[in-house]
Amino acid sequence: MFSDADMEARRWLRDMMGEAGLNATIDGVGNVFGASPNPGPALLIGSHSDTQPRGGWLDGALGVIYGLEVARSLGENQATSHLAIDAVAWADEEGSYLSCLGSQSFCGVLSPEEEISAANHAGETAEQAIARVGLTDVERVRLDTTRHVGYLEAHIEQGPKLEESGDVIGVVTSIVGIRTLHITFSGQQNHAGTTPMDRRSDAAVALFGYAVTLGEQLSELAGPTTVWTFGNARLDPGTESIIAGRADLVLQFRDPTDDVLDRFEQAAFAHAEQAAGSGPVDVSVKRARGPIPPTKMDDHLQAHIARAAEGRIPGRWVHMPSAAGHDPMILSDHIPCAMVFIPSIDGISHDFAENTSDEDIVMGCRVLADAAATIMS
Ligand code: HGY
Ligand code: MN
Ligand code: MN
Repeated sequence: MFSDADMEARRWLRDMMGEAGLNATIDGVGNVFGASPNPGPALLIGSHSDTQPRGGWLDGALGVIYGLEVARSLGENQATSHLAIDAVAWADEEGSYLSCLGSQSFCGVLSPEEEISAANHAGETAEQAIARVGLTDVERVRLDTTRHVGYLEAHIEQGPKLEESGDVIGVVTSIVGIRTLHITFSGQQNHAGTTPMDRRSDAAVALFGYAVTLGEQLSELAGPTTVWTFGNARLDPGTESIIAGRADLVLQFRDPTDDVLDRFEQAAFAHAEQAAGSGPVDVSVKRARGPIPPTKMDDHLQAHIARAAEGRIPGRWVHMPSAAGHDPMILSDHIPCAMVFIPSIDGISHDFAENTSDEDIVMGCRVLADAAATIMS
């Protein structure tokens, strides 16, 4: 997000939206909007155009191009050219700086303090990045509920379910809740050769022990679809001839229900207290970012997607939850949202190998366009 390539892609998209007859703009947080010249009510369609480090070519970008294509094709079709379809590419859904930065700004829920404090791995804050790319004084586009009656997002499933069931379309019922904790281990830096083993306060050993033991506990507490991931493990200073004085670890966990997420969070805090009390290293836990609650998709919009899917590929579509996070986690508090999934080959995502067959990509766009047309008719 906010790299030279990212901003060049946003400018290209803005120009493509303009060529499709939309009033296109990049707003002050990097969102790219293409507004139909038709008066509202309007349906907003899109996704995010930022990606993960070593991310795949479809995560986010698929839904952005679908939004452009649906706006363009319905605009060219005599029967639907009166409909208002707006297209959008959100900024920083992946959280290089702040998860769902762009959709939070659009919904007016982004706090100035977060913009000043949220930083990428290089330590640049969102505010500094926005200034670096010249957007500080650019107006931000805000949700206008007198215009937008709903939001649709198409996305690759990023998992194996559709491919395994032989379905082509997923009608998303809900998005998992996501919580992220930052665990800090504070020990004593010292010489790796001269410090006897029984005199050490080794933050690295504390980190590895915490992760293994907590991982075993979480397996007992998990629900049928709970997932958890340890990431961003850092040892300071991290060389083998110095005992680590400090270590940091991030734990992210996801589940469709808050009570499992609560159980996991309590276990992480309790185990930190137990580890600190029984060993030479201090262990503290804090929320790395605000919890994202499980999010239900709009039933009415889901029904239009299901009907469109049944019309295009009878019987080869399914209602399913999303195990990945998406911008509707933010937007659905403000306007009705729904999502369409298409299969991921081998269930791979957040990797260069991410891919989907051409026919599934085309079918996904057709189903989305059909649903948009019936929603707005
Ligand atoms: O991590 C996610 O679920 C999303 O791809 N940002
Ligand atoms: Mn992603
Ligand atoms: Mn995504």
